[in-house]
Amino acid sequence: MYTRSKELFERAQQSIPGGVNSPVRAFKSVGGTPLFIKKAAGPYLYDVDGNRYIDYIASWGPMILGHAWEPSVKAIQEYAAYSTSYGAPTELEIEMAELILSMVPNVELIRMVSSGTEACMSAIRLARGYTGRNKIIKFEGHYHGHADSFLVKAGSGVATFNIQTVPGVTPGVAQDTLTAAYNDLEGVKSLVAAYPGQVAAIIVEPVAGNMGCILPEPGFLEGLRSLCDKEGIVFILDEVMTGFRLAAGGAQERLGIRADLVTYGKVIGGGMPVGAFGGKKEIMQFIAPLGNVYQAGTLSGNPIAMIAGYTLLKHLRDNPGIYKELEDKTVYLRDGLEKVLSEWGQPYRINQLGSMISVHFSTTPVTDFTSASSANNQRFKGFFHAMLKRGVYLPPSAFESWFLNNALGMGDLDETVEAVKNSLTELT
Ligand code: HOZ
Repeated sequence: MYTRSKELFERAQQSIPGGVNSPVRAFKSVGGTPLFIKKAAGPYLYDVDGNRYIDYIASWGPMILGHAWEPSVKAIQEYAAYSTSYGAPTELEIEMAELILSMVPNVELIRMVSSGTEACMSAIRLARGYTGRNKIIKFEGHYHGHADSFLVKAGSGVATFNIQTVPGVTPGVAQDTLTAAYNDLEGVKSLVAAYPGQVAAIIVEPVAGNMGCILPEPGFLEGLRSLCDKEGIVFILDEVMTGFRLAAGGAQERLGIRADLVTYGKVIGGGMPVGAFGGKKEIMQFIAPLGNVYQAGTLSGNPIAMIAGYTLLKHLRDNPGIYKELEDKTVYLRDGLEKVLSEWGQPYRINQLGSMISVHFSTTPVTDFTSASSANNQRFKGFFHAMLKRGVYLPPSAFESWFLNNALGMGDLDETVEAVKNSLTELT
């Protein structure tokens, strides 16, 4: 079933560390051979052995309308003929910036970068430059890319591989990253009180997606907002996963919360390598060349990435009904999962908001990293492979959210629920 993938994995390990270019892909925590993908279309991935999978990764979020969405593909083809990079300004960058400003009202200025990592890294540098303070607060199990400052109690692959301390991150850098438990407002208040006048920024995934999907409890984000206002701290929402996914205006619109700075990732490029950070003009004007907080990149605002993303985002803005369709599909899936999991009779928790959802094999509600970690993640391994065998491609870790795309049909969702039902019979 995976013959060609196995061959390619063997070969890849001779030239690429661990055979992959991003650790979570290696299937190391679930075991087995990573699938090598040949192509994707709509809601399906096709591997090199000719197997078809219903895809719940969606390139970790951006494929909101499914893979190879024709208008973006055509736009990429057209623009590629004009050259793939200039390292000079284009009108397209202005159109992209104006489009985002029209979708996210509290973004007054926006800077394009090439990844979510870069966006978050730049946002905290900016917050530090703006406030003249050094420390940041992040949350346990949250992942803001792999910049040094964020690799402290991080989620995603760091949690998946249970890496307690990342070698190469110097103690000097790590000491400026303070961590708190997600949904523990009092803990954050105590931390701020312990470091008076020293915290430049609080950065948070509004809906956590790097320890499975975990929702903010009522009042948590609002409490962080008030705390930041009171203490002169820059409030940063990492919308790399939630941006343009939970609503046209992202989690900010969906949850009615306003950040000072927002970070975005691959969704801005419709899956091309892009990120962006933006927000209040008062803060953003500290960025070079307006100010001295330096940040730059030859590929920032790359024309191919811009046209791919612009085509997608404009479609989302002009067709807001897509968000209801996506949510209806996700609720349909959640209801189906509830049914078969409750019949199974073993502990589980489903967390869902909009088109983000995940299952933890947990006896208690999953509200933070501690509860996500104490779920039966051994059981997830078996579940993952049983689903894969049945043609459903889930993220290869319990510490990742699942993402739905709007190309999924009800038949695909029914097939997924049936696969869950049958997979559960195999679990120990
Ligand atoms: N942390 C990313 C999304 N949760 C996974 C992507 C990756 O690391 O390859």
